[in-house]
Amino acid sequence: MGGDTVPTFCPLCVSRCGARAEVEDGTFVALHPDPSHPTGKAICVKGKAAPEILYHPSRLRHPLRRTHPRDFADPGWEQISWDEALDAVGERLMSLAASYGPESVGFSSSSPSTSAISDAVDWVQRLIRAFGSPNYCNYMELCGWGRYLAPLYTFGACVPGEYLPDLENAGCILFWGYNPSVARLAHATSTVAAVARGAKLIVVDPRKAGLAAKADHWLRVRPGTDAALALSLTHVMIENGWYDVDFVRDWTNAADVVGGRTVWDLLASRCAEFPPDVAQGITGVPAADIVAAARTIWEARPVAFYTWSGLEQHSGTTQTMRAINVLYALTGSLDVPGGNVLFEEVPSNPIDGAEFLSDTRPPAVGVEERPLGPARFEFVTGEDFYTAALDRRIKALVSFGGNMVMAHGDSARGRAALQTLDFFVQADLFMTPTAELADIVLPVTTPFESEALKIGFEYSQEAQSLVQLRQPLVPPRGEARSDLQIVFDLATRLGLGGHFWDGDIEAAFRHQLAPSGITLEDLRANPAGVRVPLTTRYRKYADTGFNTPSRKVELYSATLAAHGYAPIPTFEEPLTSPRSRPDLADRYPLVLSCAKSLFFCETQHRQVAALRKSAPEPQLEIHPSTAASRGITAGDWVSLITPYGNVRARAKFNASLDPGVVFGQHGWWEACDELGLPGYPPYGPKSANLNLVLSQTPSDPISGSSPLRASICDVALLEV
Ligand SMILES: Nc1nc2c(c(=O)[nH]1)N[C@H]1C(S)=C(S)[C@@H](COP(=O)(O)OP(=O)(O)OC[C@H]3O[C@@H](n4cnc5c(=O)[nH]c(N)nc54)[C@H](O)[C@@H]3O)O[C@H]1N2
Ligand SMILES: Nc1nc2c(c(=O)[nH]1)N[C@H]1C(S)=C(S)[C@@H](COP(=O)(O)OP(=O)(O)OC[C@H]3O[C@@H](n4cnc5c(=O)[nH]c(N)nc54)[C@H](O)[C@@H]3O)O[C@H]1N2
Ligand code: SF4
Ligand SMILES: [Mo]
Repeated sequence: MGGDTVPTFCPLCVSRCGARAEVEDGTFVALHPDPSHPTGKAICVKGKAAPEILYHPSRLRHPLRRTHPRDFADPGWEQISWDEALDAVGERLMSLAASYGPESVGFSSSSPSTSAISDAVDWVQRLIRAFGSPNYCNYMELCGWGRYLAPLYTFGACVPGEYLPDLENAGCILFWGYNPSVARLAHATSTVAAVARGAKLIVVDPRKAGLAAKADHWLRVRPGTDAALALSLTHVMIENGWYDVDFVRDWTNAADVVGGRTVWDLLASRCAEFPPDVAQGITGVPAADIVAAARTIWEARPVAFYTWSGLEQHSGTTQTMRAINVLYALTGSLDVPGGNVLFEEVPSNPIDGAEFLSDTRPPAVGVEERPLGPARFEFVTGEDFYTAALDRRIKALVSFGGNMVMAHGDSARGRAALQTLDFFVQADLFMTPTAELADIVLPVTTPFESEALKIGFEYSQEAQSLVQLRQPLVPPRGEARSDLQIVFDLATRLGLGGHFWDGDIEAAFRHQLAPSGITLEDLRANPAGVRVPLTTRYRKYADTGFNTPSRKVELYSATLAAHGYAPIPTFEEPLTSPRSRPDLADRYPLVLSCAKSLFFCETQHRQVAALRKSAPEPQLEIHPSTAASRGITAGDWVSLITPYGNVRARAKFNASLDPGVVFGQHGWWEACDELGLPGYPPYGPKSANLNLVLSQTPSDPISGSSPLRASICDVALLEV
């Protein structure tokens, strides 16, 4: 290793791996793992490509203003100064708020799981709340609902979003619709270590992906039928007495009586609708495997579990999460060593602006249709945002990253919605199909050109105890500014400087850090971070009970009942499947789901040669026999046909799939000039944009989650 190595961390995805950066003659040349950092055992190919991302020739370097109408192919970009850009944004937002109320301005951001917006996302939220808009569109319904908000209706807490899997001490690890080998390196490495020391691993996934190959039980569920599987596992557990009797008695509402029957009785009868042989018929998982997995869950407990996008993007997401949360409650593993634990956090001042929330704020878009859904918490679904933009309730959008039209289903509707806005500003690293629709585009720095404060690394107690001030490795390219800087600059222009330390970020950091006893000087002197000794407390619920209306874990949710939803978890066939739509099954006989790529974050990074060379083209995973019956051989270009149109991809054989299930990949649009690999239009006949042919509806009635992971399609050889 030549040159200096600087302790840092990579925030390009949720793993936020501890790393050391190599800087030579003022140039960032390489990123290496930092095994002394709690998340630093390894870094992935994307982290290794960080210098290439930073120095990519197509980075945005100056603020731009559109000079042509929004529906022109050529936006007619004109370079402007930061002052011009920020003044223009400030004036437009103030005038819209004055005429139509702050709720007429929508905000959005990239997900902190797929981008370095994690550096600034709490500050973005503070800005939105201080400005007075309840309308924040941030993929909550696709990416966070199942881990953070749906569990509130069972636990009154974010399990597994905040009650993290204690992988280092788990007896049984349950990954359900989650593939950390692709998605979260730190979880993958510690799971491999846990399995090596004898922990049992259960993976529920329609594909034999990642750790499924190492699992004691791989349950190949039909996409979207996970609730039936969870209820069946719970049935086996109840029938055999494989549950924590004391926890159920003392800490759940099992003994409550509703309509003359105990909640326990209601739950047991619901689960009895799904004995293993019935569940096999629904889910495709062999009955014997269901029994065996239930036994392992009980015998190998404590159970640490994690679920993610395999379960979030369905018409039945909320009930599925309820079913899994109830199953998990029965194991008695919550907040015990080796279960899912709320690790102690370094004390700090919250800065997300929760103090600006009040009952007198205007309601978020979507609250009337789904009063218990994300809108209740001031998050707006993509579909609701598009509808509100098209019917002009929302007139402007301020977007901190995020590639909205590519990331939500029904891209063409997304484009129409964004074109309808009076005003749209996007802060981004690169020009994207979404940014192209903006009036003003602001260039942002990569995380390696900017400073950020990270309090806790959301992985283990040790990781939560670490505070790190990531330092810029090199100066920003061009005039790029960090999201944090943009938030503070904009806040002062909106007359909100009083809530933002008059634009002084350092003063804001000092405020945030005050209760920790750590100073900025400590952090600057210790770029690898400062550790605060913290001791985990377990079973914290024993102090005050759970934060639910009953103070117990709610196997039965009176809140759901009061709104007309099933109060005991239930399974409903995905609303668009060959079984629920026999009228469409002849033309679209296959079930379509999708998954992330190891080499790219979501819709990003196809322009980066080091990554694109490993995955040059969009893929469609298909069973060899399904392909053969359509005259398709491995590597052929195929047409993926849904009721909404067709897009192209290369056939990739995957014999681990059920022959009736295929897997697509979203996010394909960008060219890689260095490799001479083409881009694909986001819309129209030659598109490879999976979300062009997926719909956001019919969605989950409670959360509005879109059915991106269980819909219908057919596949045909593409005549090229
Ligand atoms: N390399 C890389 N890392 C990433 C990202 C990325 O794009 N690339 N994105 C980041 C983001 S934003 C997120 S949300 C996380 C997501 O992380 P994950 O949720 O782990 O992402 P996926 O691999 O898409 O989905 C997990 C698994 O769900 C399975 N699955 C699909 N449909 C179903 C179903 O109906 N039921 C079940 N049980 N499983 C199903 C898929 O086969 C897949 O193996 O990753 C983050 N990290
Ligand atoms: N079909 C299908 N659709 C999906 C998914 C799926 O699995 N299948 N996954 C869904 C999920 S889980 C999620 S989270 C969403 C993700 O959707 P998005 O959050 O929109 O993520 P990306 O598509 O990666 O786009 C990120 C955008 O932000 C920019 N960016 C990157 N880093 C920064 C930064 O630090 N600051 C700023 N200002 N901009 C930055 C990138 O250049 C890019 O334009 O997509 C959802 N869409
Ligand atoms: S997994 Fe890769 S992209 Fe994600 S934080 Fe780690 S090194 Fe960065
Ligand atoms: Mo996500």
